[in-house]
Amino acid sequence: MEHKKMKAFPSNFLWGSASAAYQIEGGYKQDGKGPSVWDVYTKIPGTTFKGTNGDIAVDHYNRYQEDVKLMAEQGLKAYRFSIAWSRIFPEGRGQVNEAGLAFYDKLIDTLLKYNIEPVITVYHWDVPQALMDAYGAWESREIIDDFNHYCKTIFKRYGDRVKYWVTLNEQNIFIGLGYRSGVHPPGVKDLKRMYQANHIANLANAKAIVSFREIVKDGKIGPSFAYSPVYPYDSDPENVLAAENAEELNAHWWMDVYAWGEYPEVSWRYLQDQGLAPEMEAGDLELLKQARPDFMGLNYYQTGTIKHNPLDGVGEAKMNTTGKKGTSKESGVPGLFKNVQNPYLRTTDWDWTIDPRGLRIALRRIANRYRLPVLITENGLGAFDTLEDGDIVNDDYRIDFLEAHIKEIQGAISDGVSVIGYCTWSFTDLLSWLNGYQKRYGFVYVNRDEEGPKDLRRIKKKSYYWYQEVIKANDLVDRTRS
Ligand code: BGP
Repeated sequence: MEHKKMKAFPSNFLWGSASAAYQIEGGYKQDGKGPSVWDVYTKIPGTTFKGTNGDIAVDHYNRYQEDVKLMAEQGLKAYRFSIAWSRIFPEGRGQVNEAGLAFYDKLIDTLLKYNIEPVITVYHWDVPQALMDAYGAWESREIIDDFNHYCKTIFKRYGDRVKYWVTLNEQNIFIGLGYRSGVHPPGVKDLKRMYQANHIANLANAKAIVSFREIVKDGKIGPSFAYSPVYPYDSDPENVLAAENAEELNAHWWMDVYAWGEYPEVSWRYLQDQGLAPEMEAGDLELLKQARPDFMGLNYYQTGTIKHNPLDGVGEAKMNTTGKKGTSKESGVPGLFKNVQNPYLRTTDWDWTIDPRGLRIALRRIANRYRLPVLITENGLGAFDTLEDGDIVNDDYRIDFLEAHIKEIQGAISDGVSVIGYCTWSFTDLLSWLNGYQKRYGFVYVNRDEEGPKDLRRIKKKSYYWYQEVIKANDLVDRTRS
């Protein structure tokens, strides 16, 4: 759609930024925290880029006051962060750790002091290792009650002050990378186990939402989904059908369940035929149907382009975790689809397509299909940044990227989509799970690298000041004048 005049951003639009506990906090053993699966997994040789881990990360646990001050100075309206489950319950269940609860009290209160809306992610991938050891974490239905108990504990503790909550961050990613490609914990490659663990995660998500309704009556809650909309490579119906396969199996498989409590029909039959459909128990569907979220959280980074993939075609391929452009390979699901390069799109150094218009398409597809408002819970550019003399980082490429995406958000709003806010990934630089510290996303540069934490100095990048202007204007700013 083209509009003669774009609609303005709503006056209460949440201009925000995001992070996740394991990627920023450090303090991995501090104040009684128990180990999470990531604490253990990153110590296994060969799992992460140059063996990096979050033991220290960017030491936000000890520097949160400085970080929040930087957010306040930028004018941030919202800050999305996650709670580390094993700070609250070091063993995943049982004894609660008051020191862990107190840390997030302090963080929340500091944010509120500066009028920054806290947005809490309940789970950003760091399941307590104790639960992995006890029953295989997401592979056992036991986790549903343990997760619910953890959620109820934090809803009760923080629900008076925190009104925006995200349940599971990118269930499609932590389950897919954990059990399909086996590059995230628990490092398994087994599709049957993958679909079963995913179903259990759906139930846990639903039960937590049901509990939330009882405890935080005036709050809003939703999952955040990593949605990469796909396009057919061309108008060849073979490729169009393949793109439909991808959309159904990679996106509807999750979002239909969140929004409607139902799995999509064709994908369900396909997985049943393959012997991969999850096992349902009495009451499962009823629970899923009770848990319609208030919004769909959208983590948007890129789109995919799809071609037909024969039964003997390509499967999983290695990801680019080094930043050497062009090192990722074609991947797909034999008999369904494969991902190919899009001739119209540039890519990042990690081979992710750069596609601002894809964000508008994502927003529209979600709004149309699910009739839910959208909170953009992540969007950003992972890039190599250079720290210049005098503590300067000229990240114009990041400004270009974010500006182009914000334009498309405004386009979607003008098209009629309800968008609650925009959380960039990320506020400070942080640990990129498999890609070390060199893949930077922040408005604030953190002086550390793969070799060590250096002095962990915080340095405002050019993009920090640019976003400050955008927030102040509640609109994009004319960069030719700055
Ligand atoms: C999302 C995660 C984030 C973050 C981001 C960037 O999938 O929710 O935690 O890491 O992607 O990804 P990466 O760090 O792999 O570049």
